[in-house]
Amino acid sequence: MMGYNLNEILRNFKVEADIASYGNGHINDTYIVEMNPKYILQRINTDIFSDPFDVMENISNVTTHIRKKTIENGGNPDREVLTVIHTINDETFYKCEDGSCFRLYKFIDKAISYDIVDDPKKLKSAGVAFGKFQKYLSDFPMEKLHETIKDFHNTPVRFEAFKKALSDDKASRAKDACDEIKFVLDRAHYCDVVVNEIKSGNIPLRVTHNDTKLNNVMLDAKTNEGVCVIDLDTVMPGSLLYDYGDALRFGANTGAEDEADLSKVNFSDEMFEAFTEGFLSQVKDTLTEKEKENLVFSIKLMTFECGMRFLTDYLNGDTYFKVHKKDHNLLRCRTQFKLISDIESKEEKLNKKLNEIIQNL
Ligand code: ADP
Ligand code: GN1
Ligand code: MG
Repeated sequence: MMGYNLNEILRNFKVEADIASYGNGHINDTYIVEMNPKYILQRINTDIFSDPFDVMENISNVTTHIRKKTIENGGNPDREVLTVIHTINDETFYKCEDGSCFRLYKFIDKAISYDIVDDPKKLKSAGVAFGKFQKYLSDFPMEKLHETIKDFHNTPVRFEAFKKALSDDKASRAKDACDEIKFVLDRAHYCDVVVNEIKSGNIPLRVTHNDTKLNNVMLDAKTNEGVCVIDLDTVMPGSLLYDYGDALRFGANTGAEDEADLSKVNFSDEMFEAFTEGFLSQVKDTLTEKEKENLVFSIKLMTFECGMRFLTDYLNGDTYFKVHKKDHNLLRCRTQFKLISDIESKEEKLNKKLNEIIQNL
Protein backbone atom coordinates (compact mmCIF):
# COMPACT_ATOMS: atom_id res chain seq x y z
CA MET A 1 0.00 0.00 0.00
CA MET A 2 3.21 2.00 0.45
CA GLY A 3 3.45 5.26 -1.48
CA TYR A 4 -0.07 5.33 -2.87
CA ASN A 5 -3.13 7.19 -1.70
CA LEU A 6 -5.55 4.39 -2.43
CA ASN A 7 -8.61 6.41 -1.46
CA GLU A 8 -7.54 9.03 -3.99
CA ILE A 9 -7.17 6.30 -6.63
CA LEU A 10 -10.57 4.86 -5.74
CA ARG A 11 -12.22 8.23 -6.36
CA ASN A 12 -11.49 7.67 -10.03
CA PHE A 13 -13.75 4.64 -9.84
CA LYS A 14 -16.52 6.62 -8.05
CA VAL A 15 -16.16 4.66 -4.80
CA GLU A 16 -14.79 5.61 -1.40
CA ALA A 17 -14.17 3.17 1.44
CA ASP A 18 -11.65 1.44 3.74
CA ILE A 19 -8.89 -0.47 2.07
CA ALA A 20 -6.58 -3.26 3.27
CA SER A 21 -4.03 -5.60 1.68
CA TYR A 22 -5.55 -8.87 0.54
CA GLY A 23 -4.72 -12.38 -0.70
CA ASN A 24 -1.51 -14.33 -1.25
CA GLY A 25 -0.67 -13.58 -4.89
CA HIS A 26 2.97 -13.50 -5.98
CA ILE A 27 2.55 -10.86 -8.69
CA ASN A 28 0.04 -8.03 -8.26
CA ASP A 29 -0.69 -5.79 -5.21
CA THR A 30 -4.22 -6.71 -4.14
CA TYR A 31 -6.46 -4.74 -1.73
CA ILE A 32 -9.95 -5.33 -0.43
CA VAL A 33 -12.31 -2.36 -0.63
CA GLU A 34 -14.61 -2.64 2.38
CA MET A 35 -18.00 -1.34 1.39
CA ASN A 36 -21.31 -2.81 0.40
CA PRO A 37 -20.89 -4.44 -2.07
CA LYS A 38 -17.17 -5.11 -1.68
CA TYR A 39 -14.57 -4.64 -4.41
CA ILE A 40 -11.06 -5.82 -5.16
CA LEU A 41 -8.59 -3.08 -6.04
CA GLN A 42 -5.40 -4.27 -7.71
CA ARG A 43 -2.25 -2.56 -8.78
CA ILE A 44 -1.18 -4.32 -11.94
CA ASN A 45 2.45 -5.36 -11.85
CA THR A 46 3.70 -3.40 -14.84
CA ASP A 47 7.28 -4.64 -14.42
CA ILE A 48 5.90 -8.02 -15.43
CA PHE A 49 2.92 -7.00 -17.59
CA SER A 50 4.54 -4.25 -19.63
CA ASP A 51 1.35 -3.43 -21.52
CA PRO A 52 -1.56 -3.14 -19.06
CA PHE A 53 -3.84 -2.02 -21.88
CA ASP A 54 -3.35 -5.37 -23.63
CA VAL A 55 -3.89 -7.24 -20.36
CA MET A 56 -7.13 -5.42 -19.67
CA GLU A 57 -8.37 -5.76 -23.23
CA ASN A 58 -7.86 -9.53 -22.99
CA ILE A 59 -9.64 -9.64 -19.64
CA SER A 60 -12.56 -7.52 -20.88
CA ASN A 61 -13.06 -9.64 -23.97
CA VAL A 62 -12.70 -12.95 -22.19
CA THR A 63 -15.00 -12.01 -19.30
CA THR A 64 -17.62 -10.68 -21.72
CA HIS A 65 -17.53 -14.02 -23.54
CA ILE A 66 -17.76 -16.07 -20.33
CA ARG A 67 -20.52 -13.81 -19.00
CA LYS A 68 -22.63 -14.58 -22.08
CA LYS A 69 -22.04 -18.33 -21.68
CA THR A 70 -22.82 -18.15 -17.96
CA ILE A 71 -26.15 -16.47 -18.63
CA GLU A 72 -26.99 -18.95 -21.42
CA ASN A 73 -26.34 -21.79 -18.96
CA GLY A 74 -28.50 -20.27 -16.23
CA GLY A 75 -25.57 -19.21 -14.00
CA ASN A 76 -25.07 -16.02 -11.98
CA PRO A 77 -22.85 -13.64 -14.04
CA ASP A 78 -22.10 -11.41 -11.01
CA ARG A 79 -20.48 -14.31 -9.20
CA GLU A 80 -19.27 -16.77 -11.82
CA VAL A 81 -17.08 -14.43 -13.84
CA LEU A 82 -14.90 -11.45 -12.90
CA THR A 83 -16.61 -8.07 -13.42
CA VAL A 84 -14.29 -5.22 -14.40
CA ILE A 85 -15.51 -1.88 -12.97
CA HIS A 86 -14.76 0.97 -15.35
CA THR A 87 -13.33 4.32 -14.34
CA ILE A 88 -15.30 7.56 -14.55
CA ASN A 89 -13.67 8.02 -17.98
CA ASP A 90 -14.91 4.58 -18.98
CA GLU A 91 -11.46 2.99 -19.04
CA THR A 92 -10.80 -0.54 -17.79
CA PHE A 93 -8.01 0.67 -15.49
CA TYR A 94 -6.77 3.90 -13.93
CA LYS A 95 -3.27 5.15 -14.61
CA CYS A 96 -1.73 7.33 -11.87
CA GLU A 97 0.65 10.19 -12.61
CA ASP A 98 3.63 7.99 -11.67
CA GLY A 99 2.51 5.39 -14.23
CA SER A 100 1.04 2.88 -11.73
CA CYS A 101 -2.06 1.14 -13.06
CA PHE A 102 -5.00 0.12 -10.89
CA ARG A 103 -8.09 -1.92 -11.73
CA LEU A 104 -11.24 -2.62 -9.78
CA TYR A 105 -13.23 -5.88 -9.77
CA LYS A 106 -16.43 -6.89 -8.07
CA PHE A 107 -15.54 -8.93 -4.98
CA ILE A 108 -16.59 -12.57 -5.28
CA ASP A 109 -18.40 -12.94 -1.97
CA LYS A 110 -18.98 -16.05 0.15
CA ALA A 111 -16.25 -17.87 -1.71
CA ILE A 112 -12.73 -18.94 -0.75
CA SER A 113 -9.47 -19.19 -2.68
CA TYR A 114 -7.40 -21.92 -1.02
CA ASP A 115 -3.61 -22.12 -0.83
CA ILE A 116 -3.81 -25.77 0.12
CA VAL A 117 -6.60 -28.33 0.51
CA ASP A 118 -6.83 -31.81 1.98
CA ASP A 119 -10.34 -32.55 0.78
CA PRO A 120 -10.30 -34.14 -2.70
CA LYS A 121 -13.84 -32.86 -3.33
CA LYS A 122 -12.51 -29.31 -3.27
CA LEU A 123 -9.82 -30.15 -5.81
CA LYS A 124 -12.37 -31.87 -8.00
CA SER A 125 -14.44 -28.66 -7.90
CA ALA A 126 -11.36 -26.69 -8.92
CA GLY A 127 -10.89 -29.15 -11.80
CA VAL A 128 -14.46 -28.66 -12.96
CA ALA A 129 -14.06 -24.86 -12.76
CA PHE A 130 -10.80 -24.75 -14.74
CA GLY A 131 -12.15 -27.28 -17.27
CA LYS A 132 -15.35 -25.27 -17.69
CA PHE A 133 -13.27 -22.12 -18.16
CA GLN A 134 -11.54 -23.75 -21.16
CA LYS A 135 -14.82 -25.13 -22.44
CA TYR A 136 -16.54 -21.73 -22.34
CA LEU A 137 -13.61 -20.20 -24.21
CA SER A 138 -13.33 -22.96 -26.81
CA ASP A 139 -15.13 -20.77 -29.39
CA PHE A 140 -13.42 -17.52 -28.37
CA PRO A 141 -11.53 -16.00 -31.33
CA MET A 142 -7.96 -16.77 -30.29
CA GLU A 143 -6.44 -14.21 -32.68
CA LYS A 144 -8.04 -11.44 -30.59
CA LEU A 145 -5.79 -12.24 -27.63
CA HIS A 146 -2.58 -10.36 -26.92
CA GLU A 147 0.45 -12.29 -25.69
CA THR A 148 0.72 -10.53 -22.32
CA ILE A 149 3.98 -12.25 -21.34
CA LYS A 150 6.03 -13.46 -24.25
CA ASP A 151 6.91 -17.18 -24.23
CA PHE A 152 5.18 -17.63 -20.88
CA HIS A 153 5.07 -21.44 -21.07
CA ASN A 154 7.82 -21.88 -23.62
CA THR A 155 9.91 -24.19 -21.47
CA PRO A 156 13.01 -24.15 -23.75
CA VAL A 157 13.04 -20.34 -23.51
CA ARG A 158 12.70 -20.64 -19.72
CA PHE A 159 15.65 -23.06 -19.78
CA GLU A 160 17.76 -20.52 -21.69
CA ALA A 161 16.85 -17.89 -19.07
CA PHE A 162 17.94 -20.33 -16.37
CA LYS A 163 21.29 -20.97 -18.08
CA LYS A 164 21.87 -17.23 -18.43
CA ALA A 165 21.10 -16.67 -14.74
CA LEU A 166 23.51 -19.48 -13.90
CA SER A 167 26.35 -18.10 -15.98
CA ASP A 168 25.77 -14.50 -14.77
CA ASP A 169 25.35 -15.65 -11.15
CA LYS A 170 24.53 -12.02 -10.29
CA ALA A 171 23.73 -12.67 -6.64
CA SER A 172 26.63 -15.16 -6.15
CA ARG A 173 24.17 -17.83 -5.10
CA ALA A 174 24.97 -20.64 -7.54
CA LYS A 175 27.32 -22.18 -4.97
CA ASP A 176 24.34 -22.57 -2.60
CA ALA A 177 22.14 -24.35 -5.12
CA CYS A 178 24.42 -27.01 -6.64
CA ASP A 179 21.97 -29.90 -6.21
CA GLU A 180 19.07 -27.91 -7.63
CA ILE A 181 21.14 -26.75 -10.62
CA LYS A 182 22.14 -30.35 -11.36
CA PHE A 183 18.50 -31.41 -11.04
CA VAL A 184 17.55 -29.00 -13.82
CA LEU A 185 20.46 -29.87 -16.09
CA ASP A 186 19.70 -33.60 -15.73
CA ARG A 187 16.17 -32.99 -17.02
CA ALA A 188 16.90 -30.61 -19.90
CA HIS A 189 15.25 -33.13 -22.23
CA TYR A 190 11.83 -32.40 -20.66
CA CYS A 191 11.83 -28.85 -22.00
CA ASP A 192 10.86 -29.16 -25.65
CA VAL A 193 8.42 -32.09 -25.61
CA VAL A 194 5.17 -30.11 -25.61
CA VAL A 195 6.36 -27.10 -27.63
CA ASN A 196 7.56 -29.48 -30.36
CA GLU A 197 4.18 -31.25 -30.47
CA ILE A 198 2.48 -27.85 -30.75
CA LYS A 199 4.88 -26.76 -33.51
CA SER A 200 4.26 -29.91 -35.49
CA GLY A 201 0.49 -29.50 -35.12
CA ASN A 202 0.00 -32.64 -33.00
CA ILE A 203 -1.22 -30.68 -29.98
CA PRO A 204 -3.73 -27.88 -30.67
CA LEU A 205 -3.47 -24.36 -29.35
CA ARG A 206 -6.50 -23.39 -27.28
CA VAL A 207 -7.46 -20.38 -25.19
CA THR A 208 -5.96 -21.28 -21.84
CA HIS A 209 -5.64 -19.64 -18.44
CA ASN A 210 -1.96 -20.48 -17.98
CA ASP A 211 -1.83 -19.87 -14.22
CA THR A 212 -4.19 -22.47 -12.77
CA LYS A 213 -3.00 -22.38 -9.19
CA LEU A 214 -5.63 -23.47 -6.72
CA ASN A 215 -5.77 -19.96 -5.25
CA ASN A 216 -6.75 -18.61 -8.67
CA VAL A 217 -10.18 -20.22 -8.41
CA MET A 218 -12.84 -19.28 -5.89
CA LEU A 219 -14.85 -22.12 -4.31
CA ASP A 220 -18.21 -21.58 -2.66
CA ALA A 221 -17.71 -21.22 1.11
CA LYS A 222 -20.66 -23.50 1.87
CA THR A 223 -20.98 -26.01 -0.94
CA ASN A 224 -17.28 -26.12 -2.02
CA GLU A 225 -18.42 -25.99 -5.64
CA GLY A 226 -16.29 -23.95 -8.05
CA VAL A 227 -17.61 -20.39 -8.36
CA CYS A 228 -15.22 -18.26 -10.39
CA VAL A 229 -11.83 -18.53 -12.07
CA ILE A 230 -9.79 -15.39 -11.29
CA ASP A 231 -6.32 -13.94 -12.06
CA LEU A 232 -6.87 -13.66 -15.80
CA ASP A 233 -3.67 -11.73 -16.67
CA THR A 234 -2.15 -14.66 -18.53
CA VAL A 235 -5.15 -15.85 -20.56
CA MET A 236 -3.48 -16.50 -23.90
CA PRO A 237 -3.27 -19.16 -26.58
CA GLY A 238 -1.65 -22.21 -25.00
CA SER A 239 -2.01 -25.92 -24.47
CA LEU A 240 -4.68 -27.59 -22.40
CA LEU A 241 -1.73 -29.44 -20.85
CA TYR A 242 -0.43 -26.21 -19.29
CA ASP A 243 -3.64 -25.68 -17.34
CA TYR A 244 -3.97 -29.31 -16.34
CA GLY A 245 -0.31 -29.75 -15.36
CA ASP A 246 0.03 -26.48 -13.49
CA ALA A 247 -3.14 -27.04 -11.47
CA LEU A 248 -1.87 -30.43 -10.29
CA ARG A 249 1.62 -29.08 -9.61
CA PHE A 250 0.05 -26.89 -6.96
CA GLY A 251 -3.17 -28.65 -5.98
CA ALA A 252 -1.83 -32.18 -5.51
CA ASN A 253 1.07 -31.01 -3.34
CA THR A 254 0.48 -32.31 0.20
CA GLY A 255 2.57 -29.39 1.50
CA ALA A 256 2.79 -25.68 0.86
CA GLU A 257 4.62 -24.39 -2.19
CA ASP A 258 7.33 -23.01 0.11
CA GLU A 259 7.36 -25.81 2.73
CA ALA A 260 10.87 -26.16 4.18
CA ASP A 261 10.26 -29.67 5.54
CA LEU A 262 10.34 -31.70 2.34
CA SER A 263 9.00 -34.81 4.09
CA LYS A 264 5.66 -32.97 4.05
CA VAL A 265 5.85 -32.43 0.30
CA ASN A 266 4.46 -35.29 -1.76
CA PHE A 267 2.36 -35.71 -4.86
CA SER A 268 -1.04 -36.98 -3.74
CA ASP A 269 -2.57 -39.76 -5.88
CA GLU A 270 -5.95 -39.03 -4.36
CA MET A 271 -5.81 -35.36 -5.32
CA PHE A 272 -4.55 -36.33 -8.77
CA GLU A 273 -7.60 -38.50 -9.32
CA ALA A 274 -10.00 -35.89 -8.00
CA PHE A 275 -8.70 -33.03 -10.12
CA THR A 276 -8.39 -35.21 -13.23
CA GLU A 277 -12.00 -36.39 -12.93
CA GLY A 278 -13.25 -32.83 -12.52
CA PHE A 279 -11.17 -31.27 -15.28
CA LEU A 280 -11.66 -34.02 -17.86
CA SER A 281 -15.41 -34.13 -17.24
CA GLN A 282 -15.54 -30.69 -18.88
CA VAL A 283 -13.05 -31.08 -21.75
CA LYS A 284 -13.47 -34.76 -22.63
CA ASP A 285 -15.21 -34.07 -25.95
CA THR A 286 -12.31 -32.10 -27.39
CA LEU A 287 -9.36 -33.95 -25.87
CA THR A 288 -6.99 -35.33 -28.55
CA GLU A 289 -4.96 -38.55 -28.31
CA LYS A 290 -1.68 -36.63 -28.06
CA GLU A 291 -3.05 -34.54 -25.24
CA LYS A 292 -4.21 -37.68 -23.40
CA GLU A 293 -0.78 -39.24 -23.88
CA ASN A 294 0.93 -36.23 -22.33
CA LEU A 295 -1.35 -35.47 -19.38
CA VAL A 296 0.83 -37.07 -16.71
CA PHE A 297 3.98 -35.77 -18.38
CA SER A 298 2.50 -32.26 -18.31
CA ILE A 299 2.35 -32.32 -14.51
CA LYS A 300 6.07 -33.06 -14.44
CA LEU A 301 6.75 -30.46 -17.09
CA MET A 302 4.84 -27.65 -15.42
CA THR A 303 6.38 -28.49 -12.05
CA PHE A 304 9.81 -28.54 -13.68
CA GLU A 305 9.21 -25.23 -15.44
CA CYS A 306 7.95 -23.56 -12.28
CA GLY A 307 10.78 -24.93 -10.11
CA MET A 308 13.28 -23.79 -12.74
CA ARG A 309 11.68 -20.31 -12.73
CA PHE A 310 11.98 -20.11 -8.92
CA LEU A 311 15.62 -21.20 -9.19
CA THR A 312 16.30 -18.67 -11.96
CA ASP A 313 14.81 -15.92 -9.81
CA TYR A 314 16.90 -17.07 -6.83
CA LEU A 315 20.05 -16.88 -8.96
CA ASN A 316 19.03 -13.46 -10.29
CA GLY A 317 18.61 -12.10 -6.75
CA ASP A 318 14.78 -12.31 -6.43
CA THR A 319 13.64 -9.86 -9.05
CA TYR A 320 10.40 -11.52 -10.24
CA PHE A 321 8.38 -13.37 -7.57
CA LYS A 322 7.49 -11.61 -4.34
CA VAL A 323 9.62 -13.04 -1.53
CA HIS A 324 8.81 -12.91 2.17
CA LYS A 325 11.76 -14.68 3.77
CA LYS A 326 15.42 -15.58 3.24
CA ASP A 327 15.99 -18.02 0.37
CA HIS A 328 12.26 -18.03 -0.35
CA ASN A 329 12.68 -18.82 -4.04
CA LEU A 330 15.13 -21.63 -3.24
CA LEU A 331 12.65 -23.16 -0.79
CA ARG A 332 9.93 -22.96 -3.46
CA CYS A 333 12.24 -24.53 -6.03
CA ARG A 334 13.02 -27.43 -3.67
CA THR A 335 9.36 -28.30 -3.16
CA GLN A 336 8.85 -28.42 -6.92
CA PHE A 337 11.81 -30.74 -7.41
CA LYS A 338 10.67 -32.98 -4.57
CA LEU A 339 7.29 -33.26 -6.31
CA ILE A 340 8.97 -34.17 -9.59
CA SER A 341 10.99 -36.95 -7.97
CA ASP A 342 7.81 -38.26 -6.40
CA ILE A 343 5.92 -38.17 -9.71
CA GLU A 344 8.85 -39.84 -11.52
CA SER A 345 8.79 -42.70 -9.04
CA LYS A 346 5.13 -43.51 -9.72
CA GLU A 347 4.54 -42.34 -13.25
CA GLU A 348 3.38 -45.73 -14.48
CA LYS A 349 0.80 -46.00 -11.72
CA LEU A 350 -0.49 -42.49 -12.45
CA ASN A 351 -0.84 -43.25 -16.15
CA LYS A 352 -2.75 -46.43 -15.36
CA LYS A 353 -5.16 -44.52 -13.13
CA LEU A 354 -5.52 -41.83 -15.77
CA ASN A 355 -6.51 -44.38 -18.40
CA GLU A 356 -9.13 -45.80 -16.05
CA ILE A 357 -10.56 -42.32 -15.51
CA ILE A 358 -10.62 -41.64 -19.25
CA GLN A 359 -12.39 -44.92 -19.92
CA ASN A 360 -15.08 -44.08 -17.38
CA LEU A 361 -15.75 -40.54 -18.62
P1 ADP B 1 -1.82 -12.36 -8.28
O1 ADP B 1 -1.65 -12.22 -9.75
O2 ADP B 1 -0.89 -11.50 -7.51
O3 ADP B 1 -1.83 -13.79 -7.87
P2 ADP B 1 -4.73 -12.46 -7.98
O4 ADP B 1 -5.55 -11.80 -9.04
O5 ADP B 1 -4.66 -13.93 -8.00
O6 ADP B 1 -3.29 -11.77 -7.97
O7 ADP B 1 -5.31 -11.99 -6.58
C1 ADP B 1 -4.71 -12.36 -5.34
C2 ADP B 1 -5.74 -12.95 -4.40
O8 ADP B 1 -6.78 -11.96 -4.15
C3 ADP B 1 -6.49 -14.17 -4.96
O9 ADP B 1 -5.79 -15.37 -4.73
C4 ADP B 1 -7.81 -14.08 -4.19
O10 ADP B 1 -7.66 -14.61 -2.89
C5 ADP B 1 -8.06 -12.59 -4.04
N1 ADP B 1 -8.94 -12.06 -5.13
C6 ADP B 1 -8.57 -11.60 -6.35
N2 ADP B 1 -9.65 -11.20 -7.07
C7 ADP B 1 -10.74 -11.40 -6.27
C8 ADP B 1 -12.16 -11.15 -6.43
N3 ADP B 1 -12.67 -10.58 -7.53
N4 ADP B 1 -12.97 -11.48 -5.38
C9 ADP B 1 -12.47 -12.03 -4.24
N5 ADP B 1 -11.16 -12.27 -4.04
C10 ADP B 1 -10.29 -11.97 -5.04
C1 GN1 C 1 2.62 -16.67 -10.07
O1 GN1 C 1 0.19 -14.65 -9.86
P1 GN1 C 1 0.19 -15.97 -9.16
O2 GN1 C 1 0.70 -15.87 -7.76
O3 GN1 C 1 -1.15 -16.60 -9.29
C2 GN1 C 1 3.07 -16.80 -11.53
C3 GN1 C 1 2.80 -18.20 -12.04
C4 GN1 C 1 3.54 -19.22 -11.17
C5 GN1 C 1 3.10 -19.02 -9.72
C6 GN1 C 1 3.89 -19.91 -8.80
C7 GN1 C 1 2.25 -14.07 -14.00
O4 GN1 C 1 1.22 -16.88 -9.99
O5 GN1 C 1 3.25 -18.34 -13.38
O6 GN1 C 1 3.25 -20.53 -11.58
O7 GN1 C 1 3.28 -17.65 -9.29
N1 GN1 C 1 2.37 -15.81 -12.36
C8 GN1 C 1 3.04 -15.06 -13.25
O8 GN1 C 1 3.28 -19.93 -7.56
O9 GN1 C 1 4.25 -15.20 -13.46
MG1 MG D 1 -3.10 -15.30 -8.31
